[in-house]
Amino acid sequence: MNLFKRLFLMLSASLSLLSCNDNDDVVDQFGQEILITDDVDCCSADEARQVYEFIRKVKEIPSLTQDIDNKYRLRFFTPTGTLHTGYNDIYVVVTKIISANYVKDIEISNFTPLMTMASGKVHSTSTSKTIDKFDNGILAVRHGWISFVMNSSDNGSWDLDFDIRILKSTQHLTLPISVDALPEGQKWITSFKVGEQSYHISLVNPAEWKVGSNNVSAYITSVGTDMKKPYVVTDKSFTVDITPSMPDMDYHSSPEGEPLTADANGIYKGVVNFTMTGLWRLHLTVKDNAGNIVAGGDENDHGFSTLSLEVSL
Ligand SMILES: [Cu+2]
Repeated sequence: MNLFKRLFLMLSASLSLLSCNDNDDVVDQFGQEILITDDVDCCSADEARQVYEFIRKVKEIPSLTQDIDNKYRLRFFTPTGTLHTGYNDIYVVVTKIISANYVKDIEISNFTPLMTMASGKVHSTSTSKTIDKFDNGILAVRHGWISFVMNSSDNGSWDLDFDIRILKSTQHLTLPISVDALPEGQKWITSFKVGEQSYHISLVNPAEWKVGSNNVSAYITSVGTDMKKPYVVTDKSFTVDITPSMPDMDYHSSPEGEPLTADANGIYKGVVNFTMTGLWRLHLTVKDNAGNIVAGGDENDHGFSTLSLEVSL
């Protein structure tokens, strides 16, 4: 019995939440035994359990898993294990291959999704400024988000470009990714212009919405002069009125919404109310701080703004 094994057995009681096989070994969700050692770079038993409990609720994107220096394994997770147009939460962990334990001292920087169009044009998309620690206090998990403007197709392909530091060693990686189209009736990102400046508005949580009153979270990002740089959250503040309509039901609307306004963290919050299931178009009117309409707010044949998003319940 080697030292790792002995330490592991001593600590296995505190890892009782992890699933055990016949040999009482602690196995992670990838089928590998997690060894808890006195390695200061890795998690303690308690920390490892927190990470394990967190990432078992999300799904890995298998094509993005990378071994680094034959020593570390980089893993990406999203709620569905895939990427799609519109907003995606992204979680990153690094494990030490020899122990399957999670490494705490990692840093991801210059995180840039890039699309190379068939025409040769290269552009980025809306994304969080950083992939970083987040408010749940789990030290070995990093969080960020990407909202894709387009899906992968014959018209163009996506890569994820970033630097990753693991302990003292930094590498630059460019990993191909596949971005799925959302189904018909789901449009969770759109763009608008104020003067010469282009913006994108992305719904964060439409997958959660149900009939009744829903809290809406959204980001508004600005496209920089260099389209190859990430489109980050704008410091301009807007108010966005949302008017729902049902195109399949004589364009009736739904009352009791509240406009989107930015909170202290730059996340837009509002309320949308749906009276029934089906396809809903969300017509947007963007106003500046003085209440002037700066985008949308025109009238289509049914009297609604042509700037719109779609959700299907
Ligand atoms: Cu594109």
